[in-house]
Amino acid sequence: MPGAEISNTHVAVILGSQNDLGRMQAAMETLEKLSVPYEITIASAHRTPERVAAWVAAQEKDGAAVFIAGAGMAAHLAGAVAARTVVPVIGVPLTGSTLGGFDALLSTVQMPPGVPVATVGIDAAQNAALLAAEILGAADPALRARIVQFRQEKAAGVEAAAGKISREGWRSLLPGSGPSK
Ligand code: RP5
Repeated sequence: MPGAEISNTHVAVILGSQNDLGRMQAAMETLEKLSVPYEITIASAHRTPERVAAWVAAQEKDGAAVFIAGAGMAAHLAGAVAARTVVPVIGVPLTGSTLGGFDALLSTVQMPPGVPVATVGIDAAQNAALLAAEILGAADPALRARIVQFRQEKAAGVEAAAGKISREGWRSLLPGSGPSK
C-alpha cells in the first residue's frame, strides 16, 4: 500500500479485472480510513490462474492475514484463492453482467464443503473491508477502537438525518435538496 509501512498482518486485495476497480474502490478507501495496511493486485481465475496462485502464495508468505477477492460474472476468483490458502477469504460478488451480480453472488457464496469463502453482498466492497478489519481487530485493540469510531460516525449520519427530517420535513432529504450527510 502506498504510504503505509509493510506489516506482517496486512489485507491482500485481489480483483478479477481492472474493470472491477470502481466497484471495489470503497474497500481500499475503507482500509485506508481505518489505517489497515493492504496490498492489491489484478489476477483472473480464468485468464491468469497461475498468476492467482503465485500471488496468493507470495502474500501468504509476506503475512497476509485476510484476503479480499472481488470479481464478477462466473466469479470463481474468491474460491480459487481459498483453494490455495487457509488464510480467511472474503468474496465480493460484483455487478457488471446481464444478470446484475446474481451470477457472481451464487458463484462466490456457494462454495462446496471444506473450502469456505465469507461472502458479502453484491458490490458490498465496504463491508468486505470492515469484515477484514474486524478479523485483524481481534488481535489489535487500537484497530477495534477505530472500527468503533467508524460505526459512531455512521450513527451520527443517521442522527443528523433524523434531526433534519424532523425539523424540515422529508422533502429536505430528497436528492438535490442539499447536503444529506
Ligand atoms: C471476471 O469477469 C472479472 O472479475 C470481471 O468482473 C468479469 C469481466 O471481466 P472483463 O471482461 O471486464 O475484464 O473475471
